[in-house]
Amino acid sequence: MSPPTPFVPALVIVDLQNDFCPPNGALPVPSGRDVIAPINKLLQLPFVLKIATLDWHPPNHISFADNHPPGNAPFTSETIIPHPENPDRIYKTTLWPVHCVQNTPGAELVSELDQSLLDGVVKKGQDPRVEMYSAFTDPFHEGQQPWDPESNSVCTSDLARTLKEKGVTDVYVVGLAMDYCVKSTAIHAVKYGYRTWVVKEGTKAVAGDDGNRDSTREMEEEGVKIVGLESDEVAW
Ligand code: VGL
Ligand code: ZN
Repeated sequence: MSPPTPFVPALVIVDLQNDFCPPNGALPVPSGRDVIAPINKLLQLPFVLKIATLDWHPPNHISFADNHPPGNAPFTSETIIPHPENPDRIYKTTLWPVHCVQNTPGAELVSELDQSLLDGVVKKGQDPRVEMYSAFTDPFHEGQQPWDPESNSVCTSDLARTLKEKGVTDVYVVGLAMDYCVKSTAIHAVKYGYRTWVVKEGTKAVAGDDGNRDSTREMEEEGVKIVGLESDEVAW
């Protein structure tokens, strides 16, 4: 298949940080390190923009089980996130082990990633009051236009504006974890009008194979295309 025109592709590498990788990460994704080599291969392709995102939490982040009363356990407990201005909008979210705390080694990109090929880094999850899986915006800002400088804050990243400035048409999403931040970022990319692709060798789910399968289905239902590294759509 020949590439669609216009075709201005960007690569978004989600949260490829030490804490999401075995064996020593605080919140390791099974086989998480397997995505690194395919992603380094993708970095060799002529994307107009190559961005890495960082989960970048303050120590008091709401998603850490340790910041909740005893009895709350990572992976199984949930918490309620109230919207600061609208009490009718409440979000339930999973609690996690402490991970990706700002300026700690666990929050650094994995050293094997070919970082010299990146054009930029986007930080997410900096507001302690709310979970932010999507690299575009958190739930408090859902419905706003994240490329609008007026709506920019710690909870809307620069990602949307950066993609717009470069005239990007296609967003290729890879990284960790497939069932959380990759999925949310890819679904938002569709919502903001991008043809959106997830390269399957470049992503893995926290929930292992079940998570890979379920998130593939969910993303496809939302209009994300899942492709393989060797498919025409990637090796254009
Ligand atoms: C993520 C859980 C908590 C992710 C981030 O990057 O997918 N998952 N924080
Ligand atoms: Zn996180």
